[in-house]
Amino acid sequence: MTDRRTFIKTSLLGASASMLGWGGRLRAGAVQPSMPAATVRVASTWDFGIAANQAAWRILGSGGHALDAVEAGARVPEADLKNHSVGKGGYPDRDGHVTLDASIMDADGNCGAVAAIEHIAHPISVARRVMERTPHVLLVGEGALQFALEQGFEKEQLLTPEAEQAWHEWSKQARYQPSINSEVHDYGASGVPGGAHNHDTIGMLALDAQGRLAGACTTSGMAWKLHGRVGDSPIIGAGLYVDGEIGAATSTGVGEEVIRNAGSFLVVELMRQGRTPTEACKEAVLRIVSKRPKASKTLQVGFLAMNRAGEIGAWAIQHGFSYAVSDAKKQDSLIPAQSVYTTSYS
Ligand code: SD4
Repeated sequence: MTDRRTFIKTSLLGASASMLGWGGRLRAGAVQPSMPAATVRVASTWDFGIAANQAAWRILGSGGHALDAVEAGARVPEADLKNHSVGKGGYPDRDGHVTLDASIMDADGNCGAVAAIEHIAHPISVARRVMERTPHVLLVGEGALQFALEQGFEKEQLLTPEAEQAWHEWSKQARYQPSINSEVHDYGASGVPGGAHNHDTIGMLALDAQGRLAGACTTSGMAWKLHGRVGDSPIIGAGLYVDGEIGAATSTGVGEEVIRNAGSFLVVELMRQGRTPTEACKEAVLRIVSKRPKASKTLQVGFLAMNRAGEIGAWAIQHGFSYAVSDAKKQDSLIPAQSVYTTSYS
């Protein structure tokens, strides 16, 4: 284990003088595992994370703030009408309402979230306003909408004709069964998913040039859920957690399982104990599986984590979870996560 001074020196090799502020914030007495110099980087869940990363990278690559980067990145799938699990165009709940969940958090523990908000296309930006302009962390439902309107957000119809059609189709049988991944991928020989889109929550983690971490998570949640159901994504510690001294984590999949295990907080705490991001995600996944061995055979949970050096890892219960990574060397790379089960369920 390197001592604190050696760690700071190592971490700052090749970095700008502005990073001194970052190293200087390390809490006295905290465990400081040895890490390489920090790398400016952004990572997001699923294949739509690529487009989101591009928007985030425009900010990170020009020296911008990680918090601005994750907000800008999360807004991309929120605005994509073909994406049926995030933002406008998301599939509605059982009663035909599109209700959205989102959260955002910075390295200093500042955070904001909205849950079950309707009629607002960019809940991630409302979450940021909750963080920056209220003394609260989480606003829900009508109150969240009222706050958004007061803040100047536009009231919109979020249920697109395509999503409405899908809801009518579902209503014929009205059978609620969360799917593992919205579409199952054939990763093929390259190990990289092909043209198919899978649709799920976007969780995004970023580290900027000043060593600041931030995270964002936004979703329309489980399609056909009970009206009023809130998933893990807007729950700080479940769908998202950031600790500037350690790292950040986010999740996708069946939110109830993530909430039951305080999933993202668990991943960050495991990194605090010295696990790599990959090891921490794997252990959190195994915790869920060990508590519910039978149910976990047919449900999906995936974690994505980044430590304060910019190292990234992920793990999932089921095959099919992928994450996108962008940094100065690599743009647009999509990486399949390792998983407990290697077969895909539909
Ligand atoms: C939720 N975790 O609402 C989100 C949705 C998701 O696969 O990721 N679905 O539970």
